[in-house]
Amino acid sequence: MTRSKDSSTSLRIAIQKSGRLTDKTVDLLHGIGIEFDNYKRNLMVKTRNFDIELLLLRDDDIPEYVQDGVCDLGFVGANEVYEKNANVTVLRGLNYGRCRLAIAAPKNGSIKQPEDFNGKTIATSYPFLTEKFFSEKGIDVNLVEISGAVEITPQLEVADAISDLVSTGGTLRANGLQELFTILESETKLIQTNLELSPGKQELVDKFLVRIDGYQQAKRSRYIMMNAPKDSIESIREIIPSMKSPTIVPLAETDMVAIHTVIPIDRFWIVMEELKSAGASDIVMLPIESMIL
Ligand code: PRT
Ligand code: ZN
Repeated sequence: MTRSKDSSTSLRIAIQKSGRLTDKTVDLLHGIGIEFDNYKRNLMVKTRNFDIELLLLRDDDIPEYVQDGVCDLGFVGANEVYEKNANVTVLRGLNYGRCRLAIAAPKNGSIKQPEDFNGKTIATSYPFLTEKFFSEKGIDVNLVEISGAVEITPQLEVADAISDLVSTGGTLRANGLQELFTILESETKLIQTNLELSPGKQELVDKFLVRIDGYQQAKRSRYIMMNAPKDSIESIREIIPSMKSPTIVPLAETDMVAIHTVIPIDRFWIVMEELKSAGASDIVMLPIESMIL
């Protein structure tokens, strides 16, 4: 289909108005150089330095707004994208808002295996994904759709078990529930409408993605500087999984050099220890704002 909603040339992006995803999404947008304010008071915000407008919505509504082309892009949890079965393209996983949609039942009850759920009642705000999970296993369950405080329903005898989002598991424990199975691992996704965008908008989306990739790569990396004796350069080069070759600068002290490079954050402590044993000293690590490879 080539229907286009391009009456406006601004790229319209949906973000959660107020909730768990809002601060991190706003940080990300500011982090990639998009300037705006007053997003707490308005439903639509024009950005100052890009042809982008932000629409501030409830997270439940974002997949449909993007699917229908009211917004071109959206930031929303995978749980909402897949629950709404939205016809959109997932462009990126964004590594925040992590949680899982899980099935839980009373800790001291008799429901433990999938088969134990036959004929049981499950309370959930995710009827589509929950129904799909059980029907794929050939298990017949009754669903009660609840929009909040799902964890309390077994105590109220409204349901035998629940299907709900979990992150730390603290809420389940506080309600005497035990997590049994995971239906979906979720994180925030950047989604795009499947309706065709004008070339101008598509170009903006491409630029936006380069910035997001740079921002995410920067978050996963650290700039590292150290001093080392010249004769340990080779062993240090072997330790550093550098992007390209590290920068090596001679120091006034003739047998010493300064080495600068970028390393992945998950290897930082291992690399530090190895560098120290290879003779490096004065090791300094700095966060990186953004990087374009
Ligand atoms: O008003 P609006 O509809 O926009 O917001 P909302 O109230 O529906 O959603 P919100 O802001 O609570 O969550 C937005 C998104 O954050 C969700 O759609 C998920 O993608 C993501 N997310 C990440 C979570 C959690 N972690 C989470 N823990 N959403 C909800 N929870 C709930 C969980 O169900 C439990 O009740 O938080 C409670 C605490 O969890 P535990 O396991 O840490 O105890
Ligand atoms: Zn919601």
